[in-house]
Amino acid sequence: MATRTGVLPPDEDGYELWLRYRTLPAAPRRRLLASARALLAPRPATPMTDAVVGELGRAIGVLCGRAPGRAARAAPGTIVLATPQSQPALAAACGPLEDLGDEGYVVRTAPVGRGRAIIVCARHERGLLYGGFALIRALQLGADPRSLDLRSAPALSLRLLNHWDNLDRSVERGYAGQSIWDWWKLPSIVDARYADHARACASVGINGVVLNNVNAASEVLSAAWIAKAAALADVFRPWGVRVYLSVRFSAPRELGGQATADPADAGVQRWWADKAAEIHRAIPDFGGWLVKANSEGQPGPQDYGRSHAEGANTLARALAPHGSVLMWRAFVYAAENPRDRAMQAYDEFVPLDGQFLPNVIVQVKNGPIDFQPREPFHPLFGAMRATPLILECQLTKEYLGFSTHLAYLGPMWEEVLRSDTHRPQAGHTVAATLTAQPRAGMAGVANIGSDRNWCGSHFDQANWYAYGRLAWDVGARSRAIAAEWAVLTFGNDPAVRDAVVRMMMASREAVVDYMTPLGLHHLMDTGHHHGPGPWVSELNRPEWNPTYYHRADRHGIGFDRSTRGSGAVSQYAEPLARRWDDPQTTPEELLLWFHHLPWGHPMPSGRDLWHELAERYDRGVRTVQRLRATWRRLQGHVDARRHRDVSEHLAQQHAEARWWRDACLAYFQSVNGRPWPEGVTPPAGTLAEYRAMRFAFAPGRGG
Ligand code: BDP
Repeated sequence: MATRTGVLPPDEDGYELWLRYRTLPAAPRRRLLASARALLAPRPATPMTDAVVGELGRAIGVLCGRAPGRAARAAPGTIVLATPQSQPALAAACGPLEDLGDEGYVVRTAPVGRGRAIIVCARHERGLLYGGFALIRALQLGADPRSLDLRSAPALSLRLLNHWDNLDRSVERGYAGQSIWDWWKLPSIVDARYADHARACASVGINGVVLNNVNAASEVLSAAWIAKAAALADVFRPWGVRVYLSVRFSAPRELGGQATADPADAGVQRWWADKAAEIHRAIPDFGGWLVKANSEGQPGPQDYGRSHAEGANTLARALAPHGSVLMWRAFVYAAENPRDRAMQAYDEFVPLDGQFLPNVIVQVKNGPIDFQPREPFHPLFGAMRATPLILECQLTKEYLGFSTHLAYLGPMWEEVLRSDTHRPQAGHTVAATLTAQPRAGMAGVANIGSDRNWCGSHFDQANWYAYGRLAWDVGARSRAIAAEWAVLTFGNDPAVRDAVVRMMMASREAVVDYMTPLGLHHLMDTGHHHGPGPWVSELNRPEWNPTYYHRADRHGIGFDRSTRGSGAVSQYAEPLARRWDDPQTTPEELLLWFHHLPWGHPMPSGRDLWHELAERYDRGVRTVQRLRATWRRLQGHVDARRHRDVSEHLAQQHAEARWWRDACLAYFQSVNGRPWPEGVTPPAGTLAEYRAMRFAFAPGRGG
């Protein structure tokens, strides 16, 4: 890989994300110049058509060095934004549009007059918006404007970001600076960055943003905060992004002066209905509420002896007349409940299937514990067939190295979406359980903050990008998404692209290996969740202790969730339940999730379990070392500033990967008393040193 000109690309700070328009090389530039001389938009213009026309103008202006003019009619060499109303003949030439819904689009080069034009066609302006971004992306990726042929529509109607942002501007599990929402200055001072946030969301198909933390403050429903949310909604609207709020179940009491928050109380019901009406007056297209109830100390209907369905329905009834939705989280587990934590959400919610009002959507994390580097898919997918579900993923890497470690999460979400639930029959994947419902979706816990590069590191931007692309197309491949992102972010040198994709595709598995290999989970240190803490055993709630999850002792390691243990395996359909009940047929990557096995258990590699575990930890560290070497070779091919940023992050990741390996293996060896496995690097420090480490003021603790 030689630097072609010997001239380093200019420094970049990452602010532009993947919307980083750069002039194309000469030949494609000439082709685009000839194909995009002018733009024609439907009339009358709306804020949304203005947004897409503006974006196309900016992008094409840079890509080919000349901004397109405005066309008066469809002519050769123009880009026509067409709806069946504005351009019936051109729209007809784009094939049937009915199945595209309001958000789908067609982008194709079609004969117009004596030449050809680029037609972006959709039934609704929202489709034009997404089609416009698809066109820009295709051109950035090198598509020939003379032969475009794209057609796409999202299978999920809700494609949301969940910001865990507090009203004091701290961000729970946020590793990219303060909250991007400058609440104090809103609504009168509206940072230009909000529009860039919305543009970025729109460019990957994200159509809603929950503004605040699921551990919600009641005040977000005060008149002052509704006005702030309304100001953001005004900025987001032209970009097709609706605003949602997380609400606190006890708000009627805390904010509304009610004597109770009992959902069966008439006064409480009236309060929620009035609040919904007040919000919709300020934000006519308000999306709805998200609720974390009776979970980790949050108030909820069970405080009043009511079920999750009764609680959810009370709030949903308040929103229904306005057409908005109530998203109710299934992330529940109770300290008083001796059942395996992994089983509690299923226990609680499956019996309620069919009891929720039509505008309730139950929001389920990808796995049954909590966004761990690897979990099996959540057994609620496929088991709640009468209730629309939202798949909740975590973009912010609370458990995968904050924003310091390179971990591309596309493969993890792809793995979940493609998991076969076998409910009601084989082939019914998690993605299929979602798309079977008209009003289902995905929610991604945002990794965005006020850092100049948005996400705390350049590579973390890929997780925002990939999340949006997968929520739009649940069947997309994470490798292809990585390749797109690599070109959009680092330019179209194929050697750079391929190296970056290789790094990305290896990265998540590396984290699994050096943190929690072979199905281990929840080994991180307490509270801030930074670094290893497999020895932690003294916290009040049993299921907050890593020792609860790994159960390592002199004889063996792993959580027995088989039918001989907690029985969690039975929450899955056959043949999964049978397959995962037997260590011989359980995939290695989930082995210690479902089984407690002796340290001497023979593994497929021929090693025993202890040796295999150590080897996996070591392999994770070696992969990070390889990522560093690959990145080093890109010096001179990526601008110096971003190259240095990424190098520093990788060096830190390498050190922390070694720390994870060394601390975990030192601890497990202290428990099992076995000899150090041959060929595996011995720990650099002592267990006592690792145990003594403290991290005051680690980020992400929230308010
Ligand atoms: C856990 C986080 C905690 C969140 C919780 C949730 O540690 O900060 O509030 O998930 O999703 O992973 O509600």
